[in-house]
Amino acid sequence: MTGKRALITGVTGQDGAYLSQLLLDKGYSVHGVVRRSSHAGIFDHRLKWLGIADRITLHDGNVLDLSSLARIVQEVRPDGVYNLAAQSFVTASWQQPVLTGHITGLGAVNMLESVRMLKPDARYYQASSSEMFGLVKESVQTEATPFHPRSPYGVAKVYAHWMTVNYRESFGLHASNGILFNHESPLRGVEFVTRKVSDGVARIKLGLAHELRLGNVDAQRDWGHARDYVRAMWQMLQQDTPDDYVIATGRTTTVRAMCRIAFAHVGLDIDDHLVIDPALFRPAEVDMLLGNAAKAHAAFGWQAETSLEAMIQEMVEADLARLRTAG
Ligand code: GDR
Repeated sequence: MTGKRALITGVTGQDGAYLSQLLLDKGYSVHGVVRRSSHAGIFDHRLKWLGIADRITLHDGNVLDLSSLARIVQEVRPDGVYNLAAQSFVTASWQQPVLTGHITGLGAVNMLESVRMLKPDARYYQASSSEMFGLVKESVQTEATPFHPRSPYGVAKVYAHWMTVNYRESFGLHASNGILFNHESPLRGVEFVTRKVSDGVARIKLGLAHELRLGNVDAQRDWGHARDYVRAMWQMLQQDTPDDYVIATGRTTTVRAMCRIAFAHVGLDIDDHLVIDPALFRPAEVDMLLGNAAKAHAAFGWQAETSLEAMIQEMVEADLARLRTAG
């Protein structure tokens, strides 16, 4: 044990789970904020999947409730705070724009305020997003690329991003934004396209389904592995000076090509199973994302280590194993 304490919002999500594992390996005591509801219990299946659920201290709280965060910060006295909580599904943000603004935007301010008031020497990480670039102004996006968000989610993330910069400049907080491009894993929720594909392909392979329905398969994304990306979060907080960094692989791929990798892995032909469903298109789309992580590489040697092919294959294999066990 280093004696260091980390506090994570969104601890039960994909990134929260992988980050917890990384911090535990580094000797941190890891504390997470969890929402409880009367009927749902704790959604800690990802922490269980990684075998770390019993090594994390969970605290009841909610990023919508400043008083709960303040109480937890006072109790935990964290050295590092990672704000990963969000309403993070872009499609849902059109259906619930106000709630998305509250959780994804104002939630960050509640966390920043708690740190400023009660533990101002704690280092703060804000989960910013490539979705902020939106209607891209430059073919390769860096920290200097202007934002033009295309969804209520993206707009809320821009607000949280600038509030993080503002707390750094106004109060001298060690607060950094990680502008993470899409990052995936077997722990991704099935609402996101890579996991929808890996789950769908595994179902088709096992004879549980015949088709996979997707929306805009011409969209291009820069996809990396979440396990690589949480390492960058920790590294940002180890720098003497807080700053903002793009985290990306530097390779962009269409949804269709990503999907083809998944089908090919199990020996199926994409054209026999893929159905384009206009109902799944978004009101406004982010057509292409491609990040340049040179700044993070120069500052702390970060680079993506997992190829898209290796990651998609890992996800398909994990879904095959899960479905076989379930069956
Ligand atoms: P994204 O991820 O919106 O980029 O945000 P998502 O996987 O949802 O979509 C990626 C692209 O795939 C297209 N697409 C579909 N998407 C989904 N979910 N379902 C479909 O059936 C489908 N068909 C085509 C989308 O239109 C889009 O172009 C993710 C989230 O994790 C954010 O929280 C995060 O900030 C960013 O990545 C970086």
